[in-house]
Amino acid sequence: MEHLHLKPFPKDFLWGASSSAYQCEGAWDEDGKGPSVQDMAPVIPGTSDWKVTSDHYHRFKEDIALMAEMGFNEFRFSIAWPRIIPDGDGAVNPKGVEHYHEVIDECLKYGIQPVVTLYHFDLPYALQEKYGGWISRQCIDDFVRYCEVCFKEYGHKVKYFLTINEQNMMTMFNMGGYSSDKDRYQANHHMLVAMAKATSRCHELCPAWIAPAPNITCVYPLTSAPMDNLAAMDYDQLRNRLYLDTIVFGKYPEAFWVYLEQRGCAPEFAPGDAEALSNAHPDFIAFNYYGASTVKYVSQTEGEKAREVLKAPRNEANMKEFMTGMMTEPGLAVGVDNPLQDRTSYGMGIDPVGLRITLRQLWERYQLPLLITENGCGVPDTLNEDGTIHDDYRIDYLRVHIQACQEAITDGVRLMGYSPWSAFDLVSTHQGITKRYGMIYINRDEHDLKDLKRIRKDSFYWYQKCIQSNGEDLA
Ligand code: IFM
Repeated sequence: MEHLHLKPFPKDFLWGASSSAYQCEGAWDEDGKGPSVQDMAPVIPGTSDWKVTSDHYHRFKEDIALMAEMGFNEFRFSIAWPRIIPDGDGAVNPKGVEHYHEVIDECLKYGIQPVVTLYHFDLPYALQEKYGGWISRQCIDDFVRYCEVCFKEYGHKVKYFLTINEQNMMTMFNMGGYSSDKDRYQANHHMLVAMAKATSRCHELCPAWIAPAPNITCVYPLTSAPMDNLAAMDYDQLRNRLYLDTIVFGKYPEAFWVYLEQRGCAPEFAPGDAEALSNAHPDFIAFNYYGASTVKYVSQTEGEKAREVLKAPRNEANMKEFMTGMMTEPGLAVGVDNPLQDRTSYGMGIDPVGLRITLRQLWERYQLPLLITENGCGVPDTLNEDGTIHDDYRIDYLRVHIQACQEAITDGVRLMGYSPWSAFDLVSTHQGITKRYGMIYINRDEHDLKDLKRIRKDSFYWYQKCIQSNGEDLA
């Protein structure tokens, strides 16, 4: 629908940006921190490792001062579990605890609300070694214990916690490396229960609000064929509702549960799991959005054939087929390219209308306030000789997505804030630091750390103007 007038952004709208510990902190083994699964994973050839990244651990004061200069009233970052409890289930590391007190206090000094993710892909490696990570039910209790430490330490100064970042991506892309779908969905179930229990403990221990933080998007059918429409609806259950219905309504989406049962991969519920899911009540929904998904129907037989490739290791020659295999759910849907969607040079979709649709769907379905915790344009930037970085592509990207937020607010959506990825450049999960998202440039390459100087990009000044005008000046 076209609105004739747009509502202004609310006066208390949260304007900021996001990061995650292992992608920006560096100091991977300093001050008692234990290794995480990210630290121990093989480095993708040609890209940086996680040892220094943006060196934010040592330079957080400078970084937060720059965010304050941009006008932020919000900063989303994550706490590294292995910094707080180095081996995941043993003694608490006082230096790790102190570090995040300092980061939080530094934010509050400038009136910046910390939005704290408790888990962003960096499981303590010791737990992976000890019992295989999330496939063990023990991981639920260990996660909840770690969260309790955070709620008790920080819950009286942090207003917003997020439980698990992009659990749906971890499950869909099998980041835990499980050898069967049964195990993949069992590990996913443990994370859902852990998230639910942490949500309830947060409410018992502190006044903060707490939310899940999956990567959510609306799903388009590739054609108007009825089976493609059904595929889009089913894929929405697999990609989105499995992670949000469970935490908000306390139950798995029904059709998807039947899909899992018929394929022998429905997870086992232990006594107390159902109660944990239905007792948890998140206060809002945080979500990451990078572009809509498009799908078409695929039969069981065709889908199984497409997944055969996943039995071989991924390599340059099978990359395209491999990705299609990953995007295939036999008898349900396969993810496909949308010929009508714009893309960045790294192939990520640019779809602000999809953001508006996603916001509408989430609000209409769950009636909880929404916070966008990621959205952004990851591309290489050029540092010119005069020290400037003209990232007009990033400005264009942010502009259209902020406009989509305003459209959605006018539609009636209760949107709390916009926190794109990322405040400053950090090492991307798969494509190193060359794929830059920040509004602040970090002067380093994949392997040459240079001086790690912080340099304001054009998008820094643009976002500063946007925030100063509370989203009115997007020129
Ligand atoms: O870098 C990641 C982040 O860790 C999770 N969301 C997507 C980002 C960009 O790829």
